[in-house]
Amino acid sequence: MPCFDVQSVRKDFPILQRKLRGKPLVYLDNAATSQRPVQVIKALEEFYTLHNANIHRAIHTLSREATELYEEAHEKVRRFINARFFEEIIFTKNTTEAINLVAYSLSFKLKPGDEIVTTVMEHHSNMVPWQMLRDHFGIKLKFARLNEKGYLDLDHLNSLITDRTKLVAVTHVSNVLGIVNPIEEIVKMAHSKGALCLVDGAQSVPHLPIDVQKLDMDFLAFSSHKMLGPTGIGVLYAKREILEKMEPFLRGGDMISTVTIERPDWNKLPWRFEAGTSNFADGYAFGVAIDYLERVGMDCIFEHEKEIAKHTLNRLINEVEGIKILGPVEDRIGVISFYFEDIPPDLVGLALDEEGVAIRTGCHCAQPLHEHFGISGTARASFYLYNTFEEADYFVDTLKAIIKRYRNL
Ligand code: C6P
Repeated sequence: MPCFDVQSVRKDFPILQRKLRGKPLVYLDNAATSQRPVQVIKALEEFYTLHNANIHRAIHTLSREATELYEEAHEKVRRFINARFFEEIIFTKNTTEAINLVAYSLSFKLKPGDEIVTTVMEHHSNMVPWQMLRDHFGIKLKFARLNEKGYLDLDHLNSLITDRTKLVAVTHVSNVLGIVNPIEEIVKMAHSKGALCLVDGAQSVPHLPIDVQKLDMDFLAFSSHKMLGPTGIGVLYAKREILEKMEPFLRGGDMISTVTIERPDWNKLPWRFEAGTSNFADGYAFGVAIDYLERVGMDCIFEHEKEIAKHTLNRLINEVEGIKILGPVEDRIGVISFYFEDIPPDLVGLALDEEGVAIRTGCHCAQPLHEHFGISGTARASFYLYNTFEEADYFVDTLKAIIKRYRNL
């Protein structure tokens, strides 16, 4: 039994009442984006109805209100991940932009021959920016592999980190395998060689409690849209002492204190890294999404998803003939990628959609990981706080019926 009432949570999500072709929507594509509760939807309406004005610019009431609401959202994020300082929370467009911010900023500091270590498990967002540093700045890029069980090979990772390593960039939770990497250990490995550690938290921050001080990572990137908040808002957390030495990524208004035609002087943190008019309305509503998650409780959400994933995996493995699950079957949170030798993933996805079940198919922006397993794509079911065991059962039963029908054709 989850320590919150899933049915009353579901009532807050209008879209979950939708029917598709007369069948109730079963939304299992949460790793791509979550749904939004009515509190977040109303917050956006309220902002535009009552408070809309540009922030950090004018002295009039609306501008001051909007500024206060936007800054309050930063403070909520700080509290949510237990960062030490308000200055450490930068709002970006999404996880991708947060990681690119670090990559572009590092391009000013790194020298040819410096090394970055990442893994084959990464989402393209935590791989392509480092390839940019390799291809244009002469940085050596190394990839840690998986072990035979499908977990990150920590010995291999450790062996790749040398005195020349400047950054270890690793995902906290794989968006394909649903496994949680031992971040505390990885951070210690990086720090023991004097390297910084960047954690891609796109699939962890929405699903489990995070304490950046305890984990001691130097950077953490995540997206609002995967955690009940609006699209177009993400976060880069970075330790203050590191941000103070970093070059700004985007340059223009709001990120400067003074500008002469000779030179600009940077604004204080975190605004130095938020150039131009910020996405303040969505930023405010993101804070409301965080309030919602905190009310339900991240520990409870984590437990609920683990239980649903365990139940679903048990049924898939024992009842669905020929199913292949990607990665280890233990220690998962609510992400399950699977495939069949004889049925293409897209066909499975379309047939499930016919019955009201939304899953994702393809390589989930993790092509090298799929290559590692020797396949081009999978079907993926991913759960969140509002999913029920009944929905998981409906998904498994429907999948069984689909493959039976397909094989009898
Ligand atoms: N993964 C998925 O369906 P953005 O798009 O910037 O909000 O998040 C990028 C990203 C980075 N890291 C991980 C581990 C991710 O899972 C994602 C987004 C989605 O798996 C969309 S491709």
